[in-house]
Amino acid sequence: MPHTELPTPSVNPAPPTDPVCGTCALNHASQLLSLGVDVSGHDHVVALAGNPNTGKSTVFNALTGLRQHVGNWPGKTVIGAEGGFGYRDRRYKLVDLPGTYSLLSTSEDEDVARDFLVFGRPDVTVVVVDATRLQRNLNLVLQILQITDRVVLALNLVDEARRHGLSVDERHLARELGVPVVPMAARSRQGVPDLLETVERVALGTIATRARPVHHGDVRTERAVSELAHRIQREYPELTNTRWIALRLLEGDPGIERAVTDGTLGRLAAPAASTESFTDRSGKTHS
Ligand SMILES: Nc1nc2c(ncn2[C@@H]2O[C@H](COP(=O)(O)OP(=O)(O)OP(=O)(O)O)[C@@H](O)[C@H]2O)c(=O)[nH]1
Ligand SMILES: [Mg+2]
Repeated sequence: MPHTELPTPSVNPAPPTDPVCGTCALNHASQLLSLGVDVSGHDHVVALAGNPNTGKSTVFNALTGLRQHVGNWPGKTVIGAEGGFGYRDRRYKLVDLPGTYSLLSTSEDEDVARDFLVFGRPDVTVVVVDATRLQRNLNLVLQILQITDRVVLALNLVDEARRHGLSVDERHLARELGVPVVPMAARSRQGVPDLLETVERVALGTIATRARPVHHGDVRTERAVSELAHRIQREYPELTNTRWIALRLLEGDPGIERAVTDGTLGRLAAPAASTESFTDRSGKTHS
């Protein structure tokens, strides 16, 4: 598997400002403090997930001040890079995940993203989508919403969409998905203030997100899923996502079966799990 080193911190003395309103008193981004590789003492963990080439690393760099590899081809980020930022009086650890089309896939790079979302249990998952390819991107969004509803949808590349004469009704989208949607053009830092504000509110629980559960029309499948999810819940009362885990087990998903047999699932269910370190299958440890 390809190997990348931890990114080098860039010098970032002044907090970045919003290009549209650099001196505005209400400029939330002015309260951003890019911490580079310093993730010590973080209050919350935020994951950046999404299809390849949607601008995740661009968002990562804008918040942390780091220089994760950015380029116009898919698959640049191969392991999750970590960096820190502060916003108001809280510190955040941000994890830039490899792009993935699906959480059901078994390719190794995609497992890094999936393992982190399922077993790393970030406090907030920012799903970065390409506004010019929304339909294709929504597949992953819906899958992530089955795992967690602590999601912010970063509707990126709205500048490109505009150039193509496309506009997205973000309020409608937010209503349909049950999670907040933040329009962005991350390359020019547009939307960063709103993203920070929204991530904070989801992390603190002051925005109530409510993802719609996906139900499978077939009654027998539904019954099997509920029954298995119920048993998993009884065994591991602390575990969230039991429905998703049940579905994967019924499908014979090897990664989830392994998590059951090697005890990962049990460790996750322990009350202290969220403070434990977690090693993904690429061997990288996240704490
Ligand atoms: N026009 C425009 N381009 C953007 C924007 N955000 C990112 N890009 C460009 O999109 C390309 C992909 O950005 P990355 O940040 O590398 O995307 P990624 O999601 O990290 O990609 P992978 O790591 O390969 O999954 C780069 O050429 C960026 O400069 C934006 O808001 N507008
Ligand atoms: Mg990337």
